[in-house]
Amino acid sequence: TTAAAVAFAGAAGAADLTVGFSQIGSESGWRAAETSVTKQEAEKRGVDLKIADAQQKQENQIKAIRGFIAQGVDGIFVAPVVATGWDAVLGEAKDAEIPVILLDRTIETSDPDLYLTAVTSDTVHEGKVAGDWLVKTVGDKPCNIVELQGTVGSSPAINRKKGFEDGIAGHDNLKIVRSQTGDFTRSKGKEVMEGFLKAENGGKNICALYAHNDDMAVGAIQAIKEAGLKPGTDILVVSIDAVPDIFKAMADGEANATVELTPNMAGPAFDALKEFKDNGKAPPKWIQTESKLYTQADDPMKVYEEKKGLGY
Ligand code: GYE
Repeated sequence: TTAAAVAFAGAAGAADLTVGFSQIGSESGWRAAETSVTKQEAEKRGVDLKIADAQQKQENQIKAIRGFIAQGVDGIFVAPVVATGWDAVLGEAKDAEIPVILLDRTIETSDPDLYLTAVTSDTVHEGKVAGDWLVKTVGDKPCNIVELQGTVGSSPAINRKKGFEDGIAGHDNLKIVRSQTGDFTRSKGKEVMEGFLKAENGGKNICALYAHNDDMAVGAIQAIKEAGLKPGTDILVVSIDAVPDIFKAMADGEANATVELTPNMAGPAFDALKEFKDNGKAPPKWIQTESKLYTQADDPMKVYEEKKGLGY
C-alpha cells in the first residue's frame, strides 16, 4: 500500500458525515465569510460538504435541496433566502428522514418538525440594540432616520425592522422618514441612499441612517460623501454584521456603530447534527448566537485586524 492510498483511506474514514448546504449567494461580506467558515468547520471535522450557491433565488434553493435528498446526504443545511414557502420541500426531506438545519435565517411554518434546529442570532434583538444606541446617542434632538432594509421577505429584514422600531418607540423626536430595501448589497445600498439624499434636501434633513447590514451602510457612506456630507457626523450611521470594512469606516469616523453577527453558524450546526446522528439526541430548537454592540470607542482598527482572517 502506498502512503497516498493510506492517506486517502484515512480521509475517507473520517468523512462519516455528508452534508449538503444550500447557501443563498454572496450578497454581502458577511455571507462570503459564512461560506468560508462553513468550509473550514467541515474540514476540521472531516465532514464531506457539498455547497450549492442559489444566487439569491428560492427556486434554486428548492432544486438544490431536492438534489441533496436524491443523493441521500446525512444532513441538509439551509440559509433560507425568504421566510415563507418551504413546507413542501422540507416535507420531502422529512419523508426521506434527512435532518434539516437552518442557518442564520428562519422560516415561517406551521410544522416545527420540518427542521431539527435553527442556528441564528436574535435578529429582533439586533435591531433593538441598534435603535437603543441611536436613542442614547441623539438624546432630545429631533432626528429624521432613513432605513435601508434587507432582502424583502427575509427573516432578518422583517425582524431587524421590528426590533429597531421597538427600540425607538416612545421617543417621538426620532422618526423613520424613509425606508426601502437595499437587498443586503453594497451597490443597492448606495443607489437607494442616493435617492434618500435627493428626496431629503440633499441629505440636510437626514440625521441618521439605519442599515440592516454593514454592506449597505458601506455603499450608503459612499453616497453620503458624494453628496458632500460627512457620514458619521452629519449623518450618523448604525448597522449590523461587524464586517471588517465597517471597522475601517468607524476608525475613519465615517460609521458609528455595528452589531456583531458571527459568521460561524455551521460549527454549532455540525455538532448538533453529529450528536443527533450518533446518539439520537435532539438539540434545542434554537441555537442562539451572540449579538454585541461595537462603537468608535472600541478600538475599531484593532477589531478590523482581528476580524481579517476569520473567514473575511
Ligand atoms: O446580516 C446579511 C446577509 O441572514 C442574518 O444576511 C443574515 C444576513 C446578514 O446577507 O449581511
